[in-house]
Amino acid sequence: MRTTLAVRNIGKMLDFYSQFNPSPLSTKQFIDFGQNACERTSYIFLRKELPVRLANIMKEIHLLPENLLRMPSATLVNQWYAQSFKDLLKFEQSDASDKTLTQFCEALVMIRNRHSDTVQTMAQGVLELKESHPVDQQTENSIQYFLDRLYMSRISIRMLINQHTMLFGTELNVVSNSRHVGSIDPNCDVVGVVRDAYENARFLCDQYYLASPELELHEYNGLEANAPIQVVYVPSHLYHMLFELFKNSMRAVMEFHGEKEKVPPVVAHVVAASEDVCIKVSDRGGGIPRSQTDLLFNYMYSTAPQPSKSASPTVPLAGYGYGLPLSRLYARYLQGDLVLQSCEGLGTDAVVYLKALSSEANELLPVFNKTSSRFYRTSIPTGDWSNHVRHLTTGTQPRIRQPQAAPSGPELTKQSASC
Ligand code: P4A
Repeated sequence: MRTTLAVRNIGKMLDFYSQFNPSPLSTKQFIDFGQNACERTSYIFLRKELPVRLANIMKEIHLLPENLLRMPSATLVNQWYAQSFKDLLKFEQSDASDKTLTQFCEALVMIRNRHSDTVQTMAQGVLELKESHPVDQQTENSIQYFLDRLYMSRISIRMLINQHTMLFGTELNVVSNSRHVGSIDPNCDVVGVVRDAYENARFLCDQYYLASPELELHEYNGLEANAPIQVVYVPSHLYHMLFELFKNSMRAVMEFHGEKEKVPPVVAHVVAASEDVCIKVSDRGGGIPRSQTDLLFNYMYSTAPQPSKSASPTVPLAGYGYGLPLSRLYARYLQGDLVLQSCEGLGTDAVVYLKALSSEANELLPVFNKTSSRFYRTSIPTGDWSNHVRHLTTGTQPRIRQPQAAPSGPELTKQSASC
């Protein structure tokens, strides 16, 4: 790398800002802030908080295996971060004049656009690495650890940018006359989002398989019988997770029962209780072996070249490879989770957990410190139990097929029979 004055300076500023821990906000704080705070307050908070969050993840980018960092796509992502960090530092000393506030909004929009292809570009970087170097277990662990943290950081930074620009920017706000506070719906109708995600997944399923499983929906409000189940949440995040789960379930069901007259329904339970709101999506798609459920969340494993557009028809239900790991990050971002439990031979249950209380839905943010940096240098212990089976090892273990590189119809049917 060139060591111009600018680069050395940015290094110093990175050291400075990465010493601060990011400040996680709860959805309750986002709502309070959005309803009471002024643009100036938001500006003063973000001009420090955004560089802190950027610096914390940029420090980790620099610890990535060198082989990966040298890949053109990874280098590009690294450059985007450096540019955005610099863009924000321009506001360090600025007063909060109207002109500055306008420029700040413009800078945020620019940054959001610059990073819109981060996920795809990093996936390309991982692919470039896989195709040019053998990847050992240690490297694979580091990449899994890093990508979870990079994408979580990205979700959180986009959240902050969206809140500021939607509340104070001049962008046309499509939901400005609704109850939304920025991107948060204080009364997000969970069952509504479930139906919406199901319908859109079903549309894709019908297109590809010419049939689709029905939805059987059950709703239990354990707090107030028969009242609609609502959470304070970002509806687009919830939709993203449920759309992914419905696509997976439909694909499994159609491949397992595809030849039959009638296929079993996908069953969704939406349950509200004091601590959690749970959404369980159950299918009878034949399931997957227990040893292979973790692979569905593995970035290295999920990274495969897109089947060439001309050679095979597009596979709309195949998702884009990172569907499940990203969905789990969306759930964990606000202290929830996404868990898969499969019964091989029968089907899969997927549960999305959301915090019922907005005061407990705090952002979960990666922090750069001694613990996180050690992860990139030392291997986690892997051999201290007898009969240790390293399922994530490349090549030596039986693997399920690459999820997004789905082959054409007949092969899918054959392979799913072995699930
Ligand atoms: N059985 N069960 C699932 C899958 C199979 C499954 C599956 C073959 C595997 C890969 C895939 C989609 C489905 C399910 C529900 C889930 C996840 C996996 O939420 O029935 O590629 C994306």
